Amino acid sequence: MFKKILIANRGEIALRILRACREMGIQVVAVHSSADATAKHVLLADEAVCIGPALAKDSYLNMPAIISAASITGAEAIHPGIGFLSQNAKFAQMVEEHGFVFIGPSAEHLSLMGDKVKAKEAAQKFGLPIVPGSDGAVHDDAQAIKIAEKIGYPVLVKAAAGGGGKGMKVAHSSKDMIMALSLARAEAKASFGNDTVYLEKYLSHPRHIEIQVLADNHGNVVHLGERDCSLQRRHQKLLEEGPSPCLNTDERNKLGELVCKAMRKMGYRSVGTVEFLYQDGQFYFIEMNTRLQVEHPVTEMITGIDLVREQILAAAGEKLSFNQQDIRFHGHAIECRINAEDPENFQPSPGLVKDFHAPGGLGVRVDSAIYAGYTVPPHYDSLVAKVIVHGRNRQEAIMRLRRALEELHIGGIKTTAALHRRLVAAADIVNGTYDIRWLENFVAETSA
Ligand code: MV4
Repeated sequence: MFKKILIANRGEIALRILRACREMGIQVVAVHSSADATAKHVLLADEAVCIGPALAKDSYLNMPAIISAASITGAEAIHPGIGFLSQNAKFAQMVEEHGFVFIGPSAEHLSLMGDKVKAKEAAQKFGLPIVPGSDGAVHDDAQAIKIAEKIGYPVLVKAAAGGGGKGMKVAHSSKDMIMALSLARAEAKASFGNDTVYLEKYLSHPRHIEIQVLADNHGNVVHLGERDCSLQRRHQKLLEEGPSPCLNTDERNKLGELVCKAMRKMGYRSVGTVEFLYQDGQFYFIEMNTRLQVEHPVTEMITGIDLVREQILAAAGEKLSFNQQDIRFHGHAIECRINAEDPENFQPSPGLVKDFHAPGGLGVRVDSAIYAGYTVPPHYDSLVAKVIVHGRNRQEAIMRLRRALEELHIGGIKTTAALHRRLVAAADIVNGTYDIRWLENFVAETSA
């Protein structure tokens, strides 16, 4: 096992990884920007190295600085966390070339899944259901219109380098197509420097269901059930839950098995999430996330499995210590992402945290790196706390979540906690009858 790991990240996820390392007896090196010298993961780490100024491109995205920090401190492995360099194939390759272990999948799988056209082709090849669409990229407008007519409108134009919904445009007719293609291409070019696009049948009211997988370096793969992440605003998730209120055991097992088979054929290793849209009883693969995810605690709460620990064990070459039959799903878990934002208009609200009182008690987990006296810097993502609850069933989890959100107090900055309190009182949330469109309507109707 590794003796020392460098965590190339910040905030609550750096702390989450540090906690797993501590329990495994592994020393932790924190790296940080000059804006994060007093961050909790830095204060708690065994060693800390400042890798650059506040702007992420000069620090958390600064590959040579991170590699140098690993060399100087004698770390054996680098955990990239979430965001930043976590899905960067070039970084994974550089880490390995310098003799460190990248705690994640291979550089090949990072780049395969980073290209949405290639990812979709791979998914289909490995037996996953995909959304009907163009076979790969579309190159000219005439060809696109021909394919769109075959698929049937409405059609969605998507960017091959996409993510976060950028470069996505709906077309309702061939007249729309010309405009959708040029808008999608322009947006993709500006965001990713790559204007390759492809087409899919547009699903009007799907749910977002993702399957958590865990794989070792020896061909063993298990799935840890699904999370329902349909509650998003502008492609930012606000609340995630597992199991999904819309799936039955049979659907879960079938999809889980299918995903495991695909991962085995692919030779995938480490943790990963395979994302599907679910509409009218059908699943459609859309993307795969080749990293740990923000919402991983939902899965940890219902399975009792520490995903970060398993990810580190797998990276060290250990065999999975359990198989699919050993995994039991218990009860229900829900996560609320609390952001340092104005709950009315979602404007960032960084600044001094005057008070922080985290809820506690049975079935309540709070993953957060803030503390009273801490200043949330303006340079990064606005997530400040994740409130995760577990109950024996969904009803109990919701009651517990309401109680936990009432207890939560973050003073000095604006947070989205108030929005979450309104959310968990809504009938459609209580009933589990929501899809990916639901939240934007809720926000529009209940604010202003
Ligand atoms: C779709 C779709 C409808 N039809 N694909 C959004 C970003 C990317 N991850 C995939 N996305 C979507 N793909 C087809 N064929 C609707 C979305 C989508 C969405 C998906 C999941 C969660 C929230 C969403 C919000 C808007 C659009």
